[in-house]
Amino acid sequence: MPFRPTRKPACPGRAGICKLPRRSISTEAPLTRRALITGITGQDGSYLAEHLVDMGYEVFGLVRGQANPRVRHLRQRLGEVRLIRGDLLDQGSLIAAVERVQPDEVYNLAAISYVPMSWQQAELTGEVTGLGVLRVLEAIRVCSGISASRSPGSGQIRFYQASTSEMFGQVDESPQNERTPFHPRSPYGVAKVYGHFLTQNYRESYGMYAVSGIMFNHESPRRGAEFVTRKVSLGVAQIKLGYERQLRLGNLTASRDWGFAGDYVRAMQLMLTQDTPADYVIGTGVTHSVEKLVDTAFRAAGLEWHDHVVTDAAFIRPAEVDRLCADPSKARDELGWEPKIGFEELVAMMVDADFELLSAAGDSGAEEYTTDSW
Ligand code: GDR
Repeated sequence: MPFRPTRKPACPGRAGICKLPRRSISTEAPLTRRALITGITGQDGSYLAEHLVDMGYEVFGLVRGQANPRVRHLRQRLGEVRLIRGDLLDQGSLIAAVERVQPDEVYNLAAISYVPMSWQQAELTGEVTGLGVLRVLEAIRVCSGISASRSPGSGQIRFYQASTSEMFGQVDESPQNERTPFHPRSPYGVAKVYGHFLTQNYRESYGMYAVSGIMFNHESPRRGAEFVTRKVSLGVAQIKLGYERQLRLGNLTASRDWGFAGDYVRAMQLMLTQDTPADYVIGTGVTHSVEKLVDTAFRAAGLEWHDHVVTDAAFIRPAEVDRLCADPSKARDELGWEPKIGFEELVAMMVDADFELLSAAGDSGAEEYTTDSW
């Protein structure tokens, strides 16, 4: 009898981590699809987990063993997700996780993803964001018994890698598509290029179903406070409520193609349902400057940004990505994917959410979201 976890696993366990029973590897296909997500406590992980649960998947999330406050938030949101310990820095833990979960699909969303931090901790970024991809792919390869002389079978584990528009970096052509050359501008972008090419290489070397989504910036009320969209929506809410008078930002001229994270996780799942594995650019095809973002957010709250925004050199990066804009036509044509939420709606959603959040949390609650220079 193959092991089948029950669908009601709200298991309290130590530090909120579920203990999964061991099961033997079975060739029998489980009734429901089973997904393992690394980075499940992040913005994308939480939206993807919700989406997959809604689609009837059994969802497992990899979390590091330390007490992580974000695990509690995830638990509150999604009691159905089962958590398993593991770390992208630890090959053995990844092999054990894949062996125990026996997933049909693995989504590698875990990374050090804050670009400025990658200059401060370049080696760690390379280890987690770059070599972490190698370790996840190796865990899948080893657990599936794949080697140079042994190809994967038809029921093989499908792998999704979270690639990024930061790989394009300094671009010579716009918009960017799947054939646009890479010129990364940060240790983070360089590490992501490594993970991207490695995913392609495992596909070509071993015939593995391994794909990358080249995702442009995607945001939501769950975005970390250090990223510019959320920093702005929180700043606007703080100013509107009278907790702050100023918002300190870096480069206002950079442009990004910003979409809604909830739309982007749909593309991740769709990419693993195709007959032939392939990489896809995911974005809206519309770009705006940081200044436009700021203007839109302040206007949404009835404020004038010039009265409050101060440029601070502490937030200027050693090397900037000036302008990114996606050409998502391949995803539209082959996956039938399109974003549902546009820029103005996204910004208004984030400002409203933070206004509500900080209204409830009060002055002291607002301090929790204050970001220092990097
Ligand atoms: P990015 O996102 O670097 O594009 O990477 P971020 O929101 O950090 O920056 C976007 C642009 O805004 C400018 N900027 C500021 N950025 C931050 N964080 N804080 C500021 O005060 C500020 N002022 C101006 C930046 O210079 C930049 O040009 C995000 C991450 O999620 C990556 O992990 C992901 O791969 C890409 O998006 C797609």
